[in-house]
Amino acid sequence: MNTIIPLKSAGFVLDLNETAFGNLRRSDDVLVDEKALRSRMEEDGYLYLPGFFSRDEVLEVRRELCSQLERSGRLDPDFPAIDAMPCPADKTPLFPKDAQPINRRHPTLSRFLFGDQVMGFYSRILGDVARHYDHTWIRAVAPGRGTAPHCDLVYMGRGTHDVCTAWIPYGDTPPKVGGLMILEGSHRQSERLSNYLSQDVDTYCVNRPGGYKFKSGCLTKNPVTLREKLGGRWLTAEFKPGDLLTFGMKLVHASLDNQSDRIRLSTDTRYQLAMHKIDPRWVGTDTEEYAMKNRVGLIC
Ligand SMILES: O=C(O)CCC(=O)C(=O)O
Ligand SMILES: [Fe+2]
Repeated sequence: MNTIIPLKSAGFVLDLNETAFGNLRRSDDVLVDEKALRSRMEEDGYLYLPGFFSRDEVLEVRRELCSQLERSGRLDPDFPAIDAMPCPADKTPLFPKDAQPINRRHPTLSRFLFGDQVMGFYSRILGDVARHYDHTWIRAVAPGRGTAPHCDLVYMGRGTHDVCTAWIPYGDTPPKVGGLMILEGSHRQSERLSNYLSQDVDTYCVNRPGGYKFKSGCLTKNPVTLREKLGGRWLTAEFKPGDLLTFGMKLVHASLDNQSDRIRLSTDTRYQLAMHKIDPRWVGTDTEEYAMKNRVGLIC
């Protein structure tokens, strides 16, 4: 991948040497072939499907997200909302900055994320009827740092571990804008990561002084030394509206820092077999309050 600027993640400059960094493997060529999709998923730990969605449909969701950001005073009023330019500190927002944040359950979003196309796809690759978590993680990431390396299991491991994340960008997301990257082959490193993978971020020790300590769930703050230790390359892509990246709970991933001038918009949502146990934190109408209600005290 040719990049003009040095790429960073969590504030660290990445090694862009071809042994350390590269492109995600595309699987759009086998989209109609479930067997091939499943074996790619097993082999690579992810499926990268450029053009899975229609561009227009994705841009319609972008419009809705941008108009909500605009209404909550987060956008620069001198630019069209669709550009998602963050409101600079020295400009008075047209709306109070603490106004309602993005509605993660907005029907435009739910229709898109949980409609027939997506549910049909996951039913096909999982081999039976799929269901989704009710919680949608919305990322409206202003210029600055992205997400530190982690596996999703530590946030959502109280049901089946056979869960797929769908990461979807709503706009052109080249590396400079801070797209997702995955650590090649890391889904095969579960033994080595067993200590980390057995964590649950919503647990605390009842027998230790200091009470509840917030756990971030990140595996490390440093994606550069992590890669040197675990091997593989950090893989990413020039994401476009319409792309879908899906991966399992034990794949190490992170995002690039946003070195552009606009907000990076994406969602992540989760899908699993309907017949399997589901993590109760992420179903129902009140998932936003899950942390307080579902924290578990442990003797440790
Ligand atoms: O978009 C990001 O920065 C992180 C997304 C993520 O961790 C996920 O999709 O599981
Ligand atoms: Fe994640």
